Amino acid sequence: MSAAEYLSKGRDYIDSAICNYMPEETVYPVSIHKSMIYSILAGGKRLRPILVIAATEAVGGNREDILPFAVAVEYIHTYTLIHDDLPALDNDDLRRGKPTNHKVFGEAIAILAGDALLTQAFYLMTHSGLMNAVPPERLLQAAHDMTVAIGTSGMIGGQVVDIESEGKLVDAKTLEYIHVHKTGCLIKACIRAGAILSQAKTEELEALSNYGEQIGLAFQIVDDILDITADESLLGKDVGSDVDKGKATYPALYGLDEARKKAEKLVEEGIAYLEIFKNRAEPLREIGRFFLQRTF
Ligand code: GRG
Repeated sequence: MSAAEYLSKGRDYIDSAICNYMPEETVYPVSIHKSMIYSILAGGKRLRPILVIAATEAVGGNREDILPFAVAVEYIHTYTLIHDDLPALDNDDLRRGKPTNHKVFGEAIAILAGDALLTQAFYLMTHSGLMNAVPPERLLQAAHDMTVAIGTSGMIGGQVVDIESEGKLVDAKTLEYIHVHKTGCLIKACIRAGAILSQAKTEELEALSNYGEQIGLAFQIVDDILDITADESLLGKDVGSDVDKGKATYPALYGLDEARKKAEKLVEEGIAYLEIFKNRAEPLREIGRFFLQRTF
């Protein structure tokens, strides 16, 4: 199966699961459910849940068993996008090709919709379906790991340094900290979650963690590049906003060519860690290559 096919089938699979787990938008109080559904169903590549599934399958697990966890990571990701777009943070107007959540529902509901998606993610990470399929110590380990990855020593930490670095010249170490933490930690945690939930052996978990670390950083470097080079209608969000905000980015520090080379090297090194999985890791290899080739 080609990368495009794997990703498109994966997206359809996750999209239908999202609908199953989300409260109807007619449920009281209607405004919050409408706002959550608006952003979660606005599109999106569903890369993070697909990574959970691909890691599960690389270690011989079954995607049905871990589905609520895979959906949970998309809820977490969507919460970060809603909050990241707020006037107090990036103040963006466009996301996934649509007006941002606060533009449609107002800031108060947008903040609450992000909070609710994060809360709902924890509901899903402790879903009864998972409890029946996964040993409790594994479920606890995956949920704990995810919590660390999205907290102040992970994603939130990266976001804080990102904001505090706006308009400043940052050194390479700070830039790497921002990208690894604000974006890489969640990506790596998705891959680790799939492996942990599906009883990965120690050496398998270590290999997948290394792969996740490399491709997580590469993903954000490519995101920086796309902010300069992409077609806005394809990207689905404002292009050029990093430059406008004086954000710390790889192209700003190294130039476009060098930034691309760094991303390519990271993906190549990441894929090399997958050797032990033989053919079962082919989707993970393809996803790594897609991270470099993507135009949106
Ligand atoms: C708690 C106030 C508050 C804010 C949280 C933590 C945070 C804000 C934001 C996280 C940082 C962030 C949004 C990083 C960007 C990551 C990124 C490149 C997102 C785009 O991911 P894609 O391309 O998007 O996978 P789709 O739309 O395809 O899902």
